[in-house]
Amino acid sequence: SAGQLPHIAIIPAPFDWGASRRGASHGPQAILLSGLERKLQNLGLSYVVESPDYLPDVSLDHRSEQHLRYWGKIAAVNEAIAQKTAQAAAAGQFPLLLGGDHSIAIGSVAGAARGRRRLGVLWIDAHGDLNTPGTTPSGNIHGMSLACSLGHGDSRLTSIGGSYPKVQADRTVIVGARELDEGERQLIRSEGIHCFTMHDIDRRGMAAVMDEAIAIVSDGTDGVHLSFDIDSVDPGEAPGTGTKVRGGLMYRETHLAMEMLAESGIVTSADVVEVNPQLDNGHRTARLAVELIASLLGERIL
Ligand code: 6HN
Ligand code: MN
Ligand code: MN
Ligand code: MN
Repeated sequence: SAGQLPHIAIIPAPFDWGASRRGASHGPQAILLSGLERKLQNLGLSYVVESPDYLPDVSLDHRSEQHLRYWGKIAAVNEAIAQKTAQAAAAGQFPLLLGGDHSIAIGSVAGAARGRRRLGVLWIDAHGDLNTPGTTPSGNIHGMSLACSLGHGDSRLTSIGGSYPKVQADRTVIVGARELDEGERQLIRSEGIHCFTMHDIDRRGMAAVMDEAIAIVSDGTDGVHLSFDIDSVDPGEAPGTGTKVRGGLMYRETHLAMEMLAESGIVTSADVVEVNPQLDNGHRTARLAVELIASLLGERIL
């Protein structure tokens, strides 16, 4: 349906002002240098690597507040990310965002939601990213991005890409959570957000959890955005990330989740975020990101 347009639009989002540590801005380059293009070529997929020039220069934007750190830079950058993502999706492409810290999902989800008003969201993360300025322990906006997409928090963020909630709680699923702040727990309960914690994965197994997650995000939706935070993976496999939490997804569990998503065929856009090469062990984490993207896009063992 895309004519001669490449099927996949790789959109780099080299930005890290949403996190407390710098370095995730080098994630896109590390992922590209770790063989992403070769993988896509081997899969027979057509793709384009977009230039990061679509992002505005925000080096002189110092608007910031204690509970909303660097909101000026984040708002400006995410308006551009939303625009770029919406443009690719409207052209029939699969937007694949390479972060960057997780604040870039404010823009990518908004962009994905522009043409899909019943978007499902699958948020694979050690965290909930469900804080607001009223609940945040850090002021870091990468811990607020999912709340934002659901319409919660400061209007300077929730209005990015349009002043309406981009997704609904009953179409939103978190997988892999193991460090939730109290305000996030309350929001999960009050809004009825589906949350499969590490406890659920331990008890039921990844296959059962993903079957249920896939059923929820595809029920009555017109597309699914996967927002994959590499810190969902156990730090032993993925050391190159800024907010590591022990007890994460194992290597095969994570691949299985991606393979099941590929089989389901439901995913219409995705982010891979929080790869920080400055904290990595060689390119271990960036290479893992490449492998996981390949599984998501259909690489099979047999
Ligand atoms: N991430 N819940 C913590 C906070 O500061 O709000 C950590 C957030 C981490 C965000 O990893 O995308
Ligand atoms: Mn996150
Ligand atoms: Mn996280
Ligand atoms: Mn915490």
